[in-house]
Amino acid sequence: MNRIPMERKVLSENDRIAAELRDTYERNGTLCVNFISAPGSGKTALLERTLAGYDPGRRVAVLSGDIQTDNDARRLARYGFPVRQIATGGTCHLDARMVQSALEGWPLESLDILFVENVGNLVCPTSYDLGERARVVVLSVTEGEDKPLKYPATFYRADLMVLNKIDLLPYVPFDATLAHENARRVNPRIEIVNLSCTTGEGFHEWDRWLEAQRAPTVAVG
Ligand SMILES: Nc1nc2c(ncn2[C@@H]2O[C@H](COP(=O)(O)OP(=O)(O)OP(=O)(O)O)[C@@H](O)[C@H]2O)c(=O)[nH]1
Ligand SMILES: [Mg+2]
Repeated sequence: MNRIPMERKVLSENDRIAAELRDTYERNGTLCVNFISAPGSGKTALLERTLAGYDPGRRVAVLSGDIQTDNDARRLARYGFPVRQIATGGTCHLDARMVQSALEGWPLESLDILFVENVGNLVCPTSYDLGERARVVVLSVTEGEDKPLKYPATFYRADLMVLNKIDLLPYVPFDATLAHENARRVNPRIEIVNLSCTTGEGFHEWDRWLEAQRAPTVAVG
């Protein structure tokens, strides 16, 4: 049995829709950021604290993906920005079609940033381009510093690794320097921000990184 051709077909269809989404985002000047992590690393917590720091007029919105429940969308909606939940009903990742459907009727031209929280999973979401400009992988200090080596594709394809829950470092045996080294071994280009969604430490650096993604690309030469 050979499953590869079918998988290729699904992925190429996904790539086609992702390219349409990317065009739409670029046309509207919307920065789309795709968040990937294992369940519970703190994707929603990172978004909650990020939204909490924004002025009410800020042009941001969130799509939140989970297999079941709208818990995350309800958590995020408390900050007053548009939020929609994508319940995949069993699928372990978001795909571009799910995002495209969830965006129906949403005026993207009025959005500067669209955050997409993927389904908690360090494997499946990796292969699915959602048309995002930036991809963030969240690793928390309770997961072990070897995860970049065990799930290299996810870290290889990320632009930024957020090392979350650093408030717990005094209580768990976790070597942050080694986690950084492991991430850079699989992806020498990866940027890294250490932070705590509980204390807010590291959020200036996170905000700076996010703002830098919004900046228009400057042509050299
Ligand atoms: N101590 C500590 N706990 C945190 C931090 N960030 C998140 N948590 C806790 O970790 C748990 C999971 O956080 P979530 O934000 O729900 O994680 P998630 O990645 O969105 O989880 P899924 O959407 O289920 O994949 C919650 O109990 C959070 O309060 C942090 O910086 N420090
Ligand atoms: Mg979540």
